[in-house]
Amino acid sequence: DAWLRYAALPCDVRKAASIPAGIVALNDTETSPVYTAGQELHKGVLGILQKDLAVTSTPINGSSITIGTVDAFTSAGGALSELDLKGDGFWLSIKGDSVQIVGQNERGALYGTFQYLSMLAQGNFTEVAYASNPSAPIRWVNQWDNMDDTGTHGSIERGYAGPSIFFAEGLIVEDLTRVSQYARLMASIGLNGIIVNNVNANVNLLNSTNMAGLGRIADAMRPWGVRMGISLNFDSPRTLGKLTTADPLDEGVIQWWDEIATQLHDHVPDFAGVLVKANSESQPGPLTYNRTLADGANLFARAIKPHGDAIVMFRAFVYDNKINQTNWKADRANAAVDFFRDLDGKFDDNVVVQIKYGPIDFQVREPVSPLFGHLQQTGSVVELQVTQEYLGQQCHLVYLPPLWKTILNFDMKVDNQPSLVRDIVSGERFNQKLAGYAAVVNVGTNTSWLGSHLAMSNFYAYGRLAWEPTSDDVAILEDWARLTFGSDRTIIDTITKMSMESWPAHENYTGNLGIQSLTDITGPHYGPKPQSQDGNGWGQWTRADATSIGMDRTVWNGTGYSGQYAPEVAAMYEDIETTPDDLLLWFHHVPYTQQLKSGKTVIQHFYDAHYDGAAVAQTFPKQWEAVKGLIDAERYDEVAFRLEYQAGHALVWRDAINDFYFNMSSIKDEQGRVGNH
Ligand code: GCW
Repeated sequence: DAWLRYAALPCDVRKAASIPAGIVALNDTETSPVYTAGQELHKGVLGILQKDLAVTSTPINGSSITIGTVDAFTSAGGALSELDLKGDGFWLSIKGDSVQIVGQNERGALYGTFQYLSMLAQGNFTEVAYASNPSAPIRWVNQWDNMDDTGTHGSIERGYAGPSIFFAEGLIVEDLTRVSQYARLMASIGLNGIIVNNVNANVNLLNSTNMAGLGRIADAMRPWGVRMGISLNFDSPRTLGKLTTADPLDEGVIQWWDEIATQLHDHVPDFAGVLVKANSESQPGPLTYNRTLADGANLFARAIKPHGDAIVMFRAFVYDNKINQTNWKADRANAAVDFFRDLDGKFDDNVVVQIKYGPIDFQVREPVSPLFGHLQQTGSVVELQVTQEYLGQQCHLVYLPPLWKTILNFDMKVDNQPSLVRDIVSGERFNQKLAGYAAVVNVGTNTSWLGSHLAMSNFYAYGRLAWEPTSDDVAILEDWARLTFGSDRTIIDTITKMSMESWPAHENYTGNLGIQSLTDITGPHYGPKPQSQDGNGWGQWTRADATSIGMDRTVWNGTGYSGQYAPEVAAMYEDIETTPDDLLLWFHHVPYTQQLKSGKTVIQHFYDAHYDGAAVAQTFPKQWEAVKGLIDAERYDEVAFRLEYQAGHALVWRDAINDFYFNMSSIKDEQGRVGNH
């Protein structure tokens, strides 16, 4: 149940609630989100307030909780004034024992219901009357689940919580209970869409058995207002359809995709859309056929167009993974803008471009992808990662909202106008109808969903931030902790303190000053391996040698990357004096003895930061002890085990990185700690 446990409030707290006499859900069709909302409310009130309320669809005058759409309220005779609702928004009014939850649509009514339940579960009985609207229309999750035709059961790429809840042995699983529970979690934080299979897509998802299976998945998620879409493999017409080409302008290929779209629509009438990874990491795509990426995206856009409002999410993660490091100007970070800059305006209106938050790949710190400033006639979606691929893979506590906020709050200053990323992905800044959020979540069959109890705060916060990106990250965390573990102040304070310390600490012991996550980049992306960064075609380079370190991404002397930003931002990064320390080595190649704004040298900062970060992780097991006895032993022990592990692994990180750079630079640690063990 994650944060939807609906644990009973203590008796004295419960007493303060004025409990309505019944629940009215203004839709009695069992698959409708309003019906779901009624059932969920029944369950929640029973758990939290220990009251068994009857649910009906007939309006009651007086004491009740009534849930419905604006239209349903109006036809039931409810007098609604201007509610100021946007798509998926809701109006929540709590006045004594009369509660009204009015959705702009069915989904909105369900979101309002979850908001009301969240208040109840936290013992918050405040009277309110307000409208709440999501910041952006697209609020999706991506699962990187594999079909696994043979062998292992539905593995998940970069998934750390067991096998897939969707797939096993090349098929869609029979029992979709977990799938509907997942949709419930998504709905409770306002998420409205999901891509169920890996972007490295298996063509067999499109065979007739699996098409029917997709229909079953969509059926399981629909009552929760979650629409389903899939990742497509660009080469499918060749590999599955046995055509001789996958050229997006070829008539046979166009027809083939039209036929697939029709079948998808037959099985899933409210199909959400397709996610496409093409010409990335040596995979085929339109460029293989000398067509543009826009030609590729529009191929799918036109195939799905006749069947409703489905969309194409075309990934901007297009790059060559065989670049040559001997070329000083080669730079993977340049790829997205290089590929997409001239395509703005060339995409059909049901295409959005999905952009990873930074130009490389979910690193512990990256500057914002400059592509957000270039697409003005095409909607942008920011791609975040809940699954902690480069950030300790859920074995380390790393609360991610502070990182996400550095991205969402960044001002791209396009055309000298305020251009916060969050306003670009809301669609506001460039006036786009379609825009928003996607996060790679990768839940698995593990009962904790993500394999770690504390990692769930990231999933919860993702939904909350996609709904309202200005929400305070500590307030979100406190809500999550109360809902997950109960409202004891010690629990809330302990979790908040550790979580808020966790990302800075992780940055300190894994890769600071913008050098990136110094992990094993050609392998599992886990544990320290700074030597793996350089000397390969992946382009996550540090260019570290005996005297100097960092990527020169300036225009005057480097790869030219800084010039991809609007002039004011470009000027800041171009000049070493105005580049913030935390991105220094991202933008500049400097001697280890270069002085930072703090007065320290780069190498001394490395040594100190690794000691500081690891020292913080050392405190986590001790901090956690404060909640012993306040939460159940099972979850206490599981978290304790991981924190203990993290404390140890942080030492491994510290010493591996510090020794590596000491050996490389031969510069002694002023405090005599490095090189002595
Ligand atoms: O960083 C890489 C990951 C791959 C992933 C790829 C992508 C799904 O290591 O596992 O593939 O990014 O985002 O497409």
